[in-house]
Amino acid sequence: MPGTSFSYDFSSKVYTGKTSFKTGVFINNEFRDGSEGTTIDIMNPVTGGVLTQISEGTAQDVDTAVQAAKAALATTWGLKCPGAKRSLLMNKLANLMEEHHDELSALEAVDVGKTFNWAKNADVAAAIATIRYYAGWADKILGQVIETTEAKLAYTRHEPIGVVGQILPWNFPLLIMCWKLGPALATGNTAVIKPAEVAPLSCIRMCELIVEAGFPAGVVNMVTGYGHTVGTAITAHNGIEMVSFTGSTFTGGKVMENAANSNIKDVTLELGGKGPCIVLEDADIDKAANWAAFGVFWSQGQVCCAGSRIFVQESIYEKFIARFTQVVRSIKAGDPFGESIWHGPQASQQHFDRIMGYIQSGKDEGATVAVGGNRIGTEGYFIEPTVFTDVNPNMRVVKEEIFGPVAVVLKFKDQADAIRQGNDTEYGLSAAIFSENITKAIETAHQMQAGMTFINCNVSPECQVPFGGIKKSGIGRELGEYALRSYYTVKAVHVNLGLEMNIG
Ligand code: TXE
Repeated sequence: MPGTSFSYDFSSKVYTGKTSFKTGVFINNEFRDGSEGTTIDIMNPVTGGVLTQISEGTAQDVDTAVQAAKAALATTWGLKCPGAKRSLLMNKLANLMEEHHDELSALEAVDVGKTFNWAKNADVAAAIATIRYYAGWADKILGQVIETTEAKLAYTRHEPIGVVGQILPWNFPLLIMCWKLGPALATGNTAVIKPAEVAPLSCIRMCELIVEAGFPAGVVNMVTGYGHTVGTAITAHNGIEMVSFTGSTFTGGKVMENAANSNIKDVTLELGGKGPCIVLEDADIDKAANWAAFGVFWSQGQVCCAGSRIFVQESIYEKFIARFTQVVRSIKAGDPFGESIWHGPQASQQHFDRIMGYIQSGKDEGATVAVGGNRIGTEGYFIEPTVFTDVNPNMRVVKEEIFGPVAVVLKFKDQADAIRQGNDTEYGLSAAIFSENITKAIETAHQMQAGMTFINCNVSPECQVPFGGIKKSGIGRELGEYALRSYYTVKAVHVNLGLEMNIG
């Protein structure tokens, strides 16, 4: 058993339960210390103090995990386990997550700084739905029978890729773990997962539920640790056939490089974004202002598909800004467990510093601070929801992903101008369009260079609908039927039904 563990009594208004679990490296359904016995401090974003410790995994632990995952693939999982059984186990896991819904939500709140209510109603609810959705797919992974000639039967099998690596970010730890694990398990792969060192607790707790659900040893393994050690070891390991990564565009590049330089493993990358949120003059201003605020400030702005560049048609600019700033000023910040709190702290000191640096750069470059612009209090990582106006496209706050509670608002003349400005970014993850004229809204949506476009809503992924980006926002799709494609390999089988071969 590992030396590290986490016990916490959540004596708060909205949740009063307790939690207690081991926080080691998880291999073969058991927790253990990392091979070097070292630990990583996990910080409390509300206070900036140490919350607990987790075991620090190593490259050696990754190798041990890969061996366990390979063994499971050869004996109890993959082609050895019928889809219907995988489905059953996944549904059991979803049931257990439901039983522990509040506890998992509280872990996201205490570790990431998310408000408990949002963690419960959005993150964890969607994580459960995702596992259930892919449980439904597990016995429907179908190949094809392909017509060639009368003398041949040709068909395809959609076989598991093998051991897959899954590297998680800290902004939606449990949800993104389920986005990756769901399709991987449904298609019969085994996994070596690395949660982010900033916020791994809900993911580690999930490992206990995986054991309780009855998954065979080695099917899911988790090596906690740093990106430059454990992450690198996963991307470079020759026994891992595919890596699914969510994180920064910079690190995504390194993942690709290692994948190419090792065994040419496949990669899916879900990277950054700087989404445009376009408000056309015929939008319902009140609804658009609320959705625009949600799109950039939800989850403290730490959302890859955030609509952080808000474009407003000149004719309604003043009206929109008045309503939008009013909505932003009404956002209640404070302890994530507070009943009516909407806005918690950022996830880490490093990230807090980065965002404050961006806010300073906006001020230095001459943008107007219409709302916010400061840290909140003196303790923890709280930042005011901030709105910049009078910005221009060359400012860092307009060009770069801030990944925090910072919106920039720009004007446009007409639909064509909105499309041009909205697409003027190296990213291509998501866009949002607001208009009561549905034809115009759809026309605009079709011209956005983005993997996803929301019309009259914002940042609302669904587990049945593909999620992912183009340009520097990534490769491949998560969620929906499309995500399954990343997790199976297609084997063609040719069966001779009577063609003779006579040589000599
Ligand atoms: O990301 P990293 P960071 C963006 C966002 C944020 C910025 C930096 O703009 O401000 O990235 O965040 C692991 N090989 N997003 O530094 O480094 C790391 O341990 C393999 C957007 O946290 O990409 C963690 O598990 N793995 C994003 C994961 O990669 C490595 C979510 C993400 O960390 C590694 C997060 C390496 N060399 C940040 N180095 C989104 N798309 O939602 C680190 N990691």
